[in-house]
Amino acid sequence: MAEYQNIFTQVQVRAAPEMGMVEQVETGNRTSGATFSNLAGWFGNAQLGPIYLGTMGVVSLATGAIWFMLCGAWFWHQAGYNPAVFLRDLFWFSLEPPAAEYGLGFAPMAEGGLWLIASFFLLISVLSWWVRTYLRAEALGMGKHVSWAFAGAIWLFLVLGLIRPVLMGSWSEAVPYGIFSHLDWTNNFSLTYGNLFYNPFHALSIAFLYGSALLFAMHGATILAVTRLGGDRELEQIVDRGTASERAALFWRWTMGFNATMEGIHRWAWGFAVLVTVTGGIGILLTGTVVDDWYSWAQVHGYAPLN
Ligand code: 07D
Ligand code: 07D
Repeated sequence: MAEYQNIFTQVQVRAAPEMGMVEQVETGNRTSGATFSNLAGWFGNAQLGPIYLGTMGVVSLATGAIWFMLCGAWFWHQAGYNPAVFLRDLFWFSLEPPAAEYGLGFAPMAEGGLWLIASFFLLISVLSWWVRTYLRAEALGMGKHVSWAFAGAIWLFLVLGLIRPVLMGSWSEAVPYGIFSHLDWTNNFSLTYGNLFYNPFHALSIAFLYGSALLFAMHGATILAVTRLGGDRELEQIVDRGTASERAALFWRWTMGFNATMEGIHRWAWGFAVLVTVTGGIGILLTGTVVDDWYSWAQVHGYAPLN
């Protein structure tokens, strides 16, 4: 008997593709075929498809593609329509929002107008993908945990590109579309508002970000460490003594005095991950609207030196 099958020795089943539930779910929007991939099987399920497209999927992919192509077309223009320059400078091109003088109004196409149009499509794309996560979960009779977690990320996305610029009265506050330009924006944001490290919500966001990585490492490692005992597969693990599950729990109670439960660990993971962007969005929303200089704010609140 093979004691342990890792990703490369795993037996990859090949039979007629499993087409998924058909009871009480609409099947018309699902593609009809499925294929198998050995490579995919090393990392997850070997079967690819069928995929559900549906109205929201089509809307999201189409508007997402329009946003992407508008950025690409602008970069192509910035490259002077020279393919070599396009490739060389790809990470340095940028589609910028309108300048401050346009406020929340429209701007000429080459001065932010295109950014506004592209942003509209990106907004539709991200929101319709959210609806898709909600509706697919509903169709499968699932909880909406994925949708609400994704909503946490969308909250930060909306604060960065829509809510805060509107509160500040100018699209120029929003993030440009470019690889390095969005990093420059991030750096500049911190410099403009007196060092974001003194924003307590940035600190919270970082703590949850690092916490998420730590929890993910602990959870992933724990489960991998008991797969040799079938811990990733067995149902009775949850109730029997001496099982892989119990050992996994005992490991943590022995090493640090506390163990999460098989259910609770996923609540820890969900909560930490969601709080990264929820606290982050609060921090960005307060910046420039309520607090103009985080360093001075920290001085007033007694955690930065008074010089
Ligand atoms: C691994 C899932 C796959 C997703 C990927 C991203 C695009 C953009 C660009 C058409 C973990 C696909 C990228 C579709 C194409 C154009 C112009 C998710 C995984 C692989 N950032 N950021 C990156 C975005 C912000 C910051 C990389 C998006 C804020 C820093 C990628 C947004 C601030 C660093 C990227 C966004 C900020 C990055 C890798 C939106 C503060 C890096 C992302 C919509 C939060 C890192 C060169 C990744 C890097 C990086 C995308 C917003 C800071 C291009 C889509 C404004 C400091 N960001 N970012 O793996 O290498 O995510 O940059 O809000 O160091 Mg960013
Ligand atoms: C951006 C959520 C929106 C994304 C969505 C995805 C597509 C693509 C395509 C799949 C990432 C849409 C996807 C359209 C689909 C395909 C192909 C999540 C996003 C909906 N910081 N910082 C954070 C650290 C500094 C600054 C958060 C560390 C400096 C600004 C995080 C350090 C300055 C902002 C964090 C550090 C600065 C942040 C981001 C260290 C720069 C933000 C969390 C060690 C000089 C953002 C409150 C996240 C925020 C943010 C970490 C330093 C600026 C915890 C570790 C001091 C302006 N920073 N930072 O999940 O929320 O982002 O701040 O120095 O806006 Mg910071």
